[in-house]
Amino acid sequence: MVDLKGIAEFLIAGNAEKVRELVQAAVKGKVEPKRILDEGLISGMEVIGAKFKNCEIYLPEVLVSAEAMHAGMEILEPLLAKSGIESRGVFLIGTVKGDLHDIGKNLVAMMMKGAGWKVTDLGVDVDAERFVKAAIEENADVIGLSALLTTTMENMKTVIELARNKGCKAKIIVGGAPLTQVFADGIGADGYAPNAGAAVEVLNRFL
Ligand code: B1M
Repeated sequence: MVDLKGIAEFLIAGNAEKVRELVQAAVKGKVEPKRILDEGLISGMEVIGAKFKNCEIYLPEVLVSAEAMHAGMEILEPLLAKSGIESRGVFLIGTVKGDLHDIGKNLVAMMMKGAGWKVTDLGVDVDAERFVKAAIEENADVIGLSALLTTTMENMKTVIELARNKGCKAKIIVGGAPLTQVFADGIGADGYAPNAGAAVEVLNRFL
């Protein structure tokens, strides 16, 4: 049976098994992969993003829902690639040089995938050269920089300056616990998000 609303509901409930089952059923039922993505997975993840932003749910719930999202995406990704559906854009993300914290960064990456962006995750301890080289090679629309340490957040400025000097046109969004909007403005970032849900909103505003 085709039940796109059910996919969203089970995703919100963090039930990966049921999400996988219903996505498979929808594919068998010849529902377009893009519709399953939009009306099932993304619609559910949007609810999670909004609840997380409003502090109605906490990190463990988000991670469980993100797992459920992945379960559905595993089935859809090859079909979407085959049908040539365009993503919203290319989003490159990493934790800046000297910083090994990756939980928040991974969360932002997952939410972005859920929101329909093609995500490349460069990992942790990424220096400015690597960020900018990858952004140019992948023709990234947005670069996301994460930092959790007051000592490493300064490294974001180096990435922004190098990107501008190299003529990289990607917009740059920054985030991480010690950051503020004032800091982001001061280093010349195009956007700042205090959490993963807000990061999706900022990126979608760039479109
Ligand atoms: Co570290 N650590 N840590 N640590 N660690 C902090 C950040 C700290 C605040 C703890 C403390 O002292 N109270 C402190 C920083 C102090 C400071 O700079 N002001 C600290 C320190 C000092 C250190 C070490 C230096 C400790 C040492 O070795 N002496 C060391 C540094 C290592 C290094 O990076 N070079 C270190 C190491 C570690 C562990 C490896 C043990 C581990 C990291 C494991 C991992 O990430 N795989 C760790 C952890 C877990 C933490 C705390 C406890 C939790 C961080 C976390 O994952 N939060 C943290 C204390 C705390 O925050 N309570 C702490 C959950 C996560 C979902 O939130 O990452 O904030 P967060 O992400 C949020 C937002 O910030 C935002 O969205 C996310 C989701 O809503 N966000 C973005 C993040 N990136 C974004 C990017 C965006 C947009 C939004 O756009 C691109």
